[in-house]
Amino acid sequence: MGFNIAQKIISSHLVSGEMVKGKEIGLKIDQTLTQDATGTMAYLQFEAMGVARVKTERSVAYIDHNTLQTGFENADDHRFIGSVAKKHGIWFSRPGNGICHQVHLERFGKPGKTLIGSDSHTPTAGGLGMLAIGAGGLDAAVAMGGGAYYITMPEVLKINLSGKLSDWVSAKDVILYILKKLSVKGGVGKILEYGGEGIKSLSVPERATITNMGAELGATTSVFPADDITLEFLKAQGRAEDFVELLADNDAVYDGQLDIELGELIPLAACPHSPDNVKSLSEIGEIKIDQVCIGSCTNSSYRDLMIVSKVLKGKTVHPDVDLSIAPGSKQVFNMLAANGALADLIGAGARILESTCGPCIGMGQSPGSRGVSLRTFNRNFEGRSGTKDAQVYLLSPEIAVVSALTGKLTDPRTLGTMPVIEQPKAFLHNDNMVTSPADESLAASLEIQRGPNIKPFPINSPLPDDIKACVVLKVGDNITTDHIAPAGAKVLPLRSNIPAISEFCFTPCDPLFPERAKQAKSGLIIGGTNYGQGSSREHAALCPLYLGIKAIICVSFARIHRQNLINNGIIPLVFKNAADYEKIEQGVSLELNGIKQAIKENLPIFINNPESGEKYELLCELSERGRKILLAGGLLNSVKS
Ligand code: MIC
Ligand code: SF4
Repeated sequence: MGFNIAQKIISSHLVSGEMVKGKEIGLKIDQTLTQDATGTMAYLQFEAMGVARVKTERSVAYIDHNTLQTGFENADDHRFIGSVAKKHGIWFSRPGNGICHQVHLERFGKPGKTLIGSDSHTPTAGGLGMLAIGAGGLDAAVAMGGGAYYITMPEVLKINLSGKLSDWVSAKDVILYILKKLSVKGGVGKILEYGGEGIKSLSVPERATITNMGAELGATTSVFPADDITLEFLKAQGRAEDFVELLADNDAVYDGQLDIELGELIPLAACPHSPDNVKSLSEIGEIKIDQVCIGSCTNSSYRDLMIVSKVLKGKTVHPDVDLSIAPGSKQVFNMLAANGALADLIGAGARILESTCGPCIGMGQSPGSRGVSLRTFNRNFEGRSGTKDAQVYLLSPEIAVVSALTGKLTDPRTLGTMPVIEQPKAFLHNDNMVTSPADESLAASLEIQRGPNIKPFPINSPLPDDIKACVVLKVGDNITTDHIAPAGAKVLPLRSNIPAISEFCFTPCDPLFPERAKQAKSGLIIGGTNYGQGSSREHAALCPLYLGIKAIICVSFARIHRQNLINNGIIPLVFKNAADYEKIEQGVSLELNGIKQAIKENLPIFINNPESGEKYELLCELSERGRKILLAGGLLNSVKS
């Protein structure tokens, strides 16, 4: 029996466990990436581990999220990360060099290798044939220190593409179609592996748009083969030597298959407020729009922005629309400048932003009240844009640009023949904004530069025998990390300061939560299904920890967030009977007696309500390793002991 691509990469990196679905496996990690919003914590944790130099083949620290410098905080964090990188053997991609996933795809990713990134869209590099997984900062820190990364062996779902996309339908429509079919929970516990004749017509950046948004399916990761198309891309990046062919065996076996005829797809959009709320443009109608934002790690490649510039050339953005464009990387930006496309964008009235995440993470361009914003991004959770009542639609650059001209949601197929954008034979590559680490002999003498906003992070204590705690919050299904630890220009500068950022914890759901949790001292949170979906931000565990949360009890968890909870010693519990969710009210006091022993010996777990006498059975599925981490009060304690 042959191997699929996922199994090939996993088997060549397996350091513990067996490739049996549902069992824990440990993987050797070749590369890591961090970005600045999760990076400061990750590097503080790396420092706490006491490892002098990273043990990976390549680790890169990107500055791309917190680049709006309205005070000293972000700039201080950049300096801190730069100094850690220099000392500890990490390449440092300076602000202005681009969004981590776009730059990593262009300059550093390698087929057949493993990559852990402290950002949930790390699977973007799957477009190159890497096994690239998003994780919390602490997991990234451990990987930098040479530790394995542990996952539950996922199912591998084959996405079999046939045919060819029609004019004005693009990679974004492929992934939106899959989101519509599978939902934001549909990828949980799965790797999506792409194959079939249809992939031959998709360039690496187009493939990367698709693997990028696999994160929105909750998938462990997504991967394309490394084939002739991959080689062409790497050659054009001046990196042909990084190519290895990686194809699924003819007799490879999959756990399921989804067939998609590319020619049958039409332009789609994800409606407010979820990436899987996908509809066709005719279903939505020609709604009037206020804003268009083009960019993000999903859709800001050379190909995407060239289409946009061709459509805008010689035209003017609709008077009621505000159009902003952020090229994904310095490479893309530079090429648009060199070939004149940038002049077409500027000439049409686009507001050109620097090569960063920008509006995608609420760092500027928040829409006006009730504003309708069309974005080529990957997340449209309520409030993420910085405007609570904004209506954000996720869609392709093709739909975005034509709508920016008409002032209403418009089907790009009305534009006639689509311009052909050839992939350049040679991309303009110049890594002058990537600082290499200091020589090992000099490293010890280098000082780390710490600003006053960098505060110590909370570390849990070992699991107690019994927990008495109050249900300080009850929330519903699909709670995102943007609810738990919101982003945006006001909050992001506090990412290195857990006491300060904790004041925003859960405030999109309940502004009084931080105060109530602090008063209770020992708290529980009750949630529905897919609790913690979205980002990899560890702050969604660190802030609750700081506020005294001992356990989260819900119907189901999203993968990265659950791991972040375990890594910080917060117990992730699920209801044995989902119906018990209804029975627990906010405000009641509950008891988890003998919890330490139950976790240690894998015994049934019950939570009691001493007042009513009711009790509910809970589950906490853990590997041997997970058990140790939780008992120790988190990964750092466990690594130290
Ligand atoms: C996001 O898209 O939500 C982010 C910001 O990139 C996060 C990371 C973070 O919160 O810093 C992610 O996707 O993991
Ligand atoms: Fe940045 Fe947005 Fe991509 Fe997150 S999803 S890495 S915020 S561009």
